[in-house]
Amino acid sequence: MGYKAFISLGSNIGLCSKNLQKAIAAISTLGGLKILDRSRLYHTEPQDMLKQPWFTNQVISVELEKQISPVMLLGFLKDMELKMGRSPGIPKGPRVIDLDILTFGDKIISSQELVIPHPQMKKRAFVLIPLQEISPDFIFPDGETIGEALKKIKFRVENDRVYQRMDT
Ligand code: PH2
Ligand code: MG
Ligand code: MG
Repeated sequence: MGYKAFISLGSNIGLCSKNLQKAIAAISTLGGLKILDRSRLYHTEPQDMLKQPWFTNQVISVELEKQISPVMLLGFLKDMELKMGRSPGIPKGPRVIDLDILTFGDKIISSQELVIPHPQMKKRAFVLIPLQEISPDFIFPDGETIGEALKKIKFRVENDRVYQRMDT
C-alpha cells in the first residue's frame, strides 16, 4: 500500500472551472498516482489578499505508490502550474492555477521547500469545506478532526459559495 494525499486546487484568472478540470487531467497522467475522489467546485471569497477576484477551489484525494515522495509530487505540481501558464505574479495574488499539497499520508514535514500539512489549511474554509465533502472523517496528523478545525473559524456556505471574512 502507498499513501493517500489531498491536493487543493485554486484558480481566479480566466475560465476557472476549465483550469481546474485541465489540472486534474494533467495530474492524472503522473505514473504511480491514481485520483480517488474530487469535491465539487466552490466559489470562494479571497483570503490574505482581499482585493482580487473570487476563486474557484476544489480538493482532490489521490493514491500514490510508495516510490513517489512528497518532494517529487511537489516538483510535478509546480511543473504543471508552469505548463498551464502560471507566472510568478504577486504572492497570494491572482493566479491561473495553484496546486498545493495539503497532506501526504500522515507525514509531518517541515523543510525549506515543503511544509506538510499545509500550514494555512486549518484557517481556510475554502480548503476545509471541500475536504470535508470528500473526507468527512478526516483527521489531521496531530489528531484534530476536520469538524474541530471548522469550529475554530468563521465562515458561511451558501450553495457553492464560501464566504470568509478576514477579521480574525
Ligand atoms: N489562495 C491564495 C490566497 N487566497 N483565497 C481563496 N478564496 N482561494 C485560494 O485558493 C486562495 C486565496 C494563495 O494561494
Ligand atoms: Mg495556495
Ligand atoms: Mg501554491
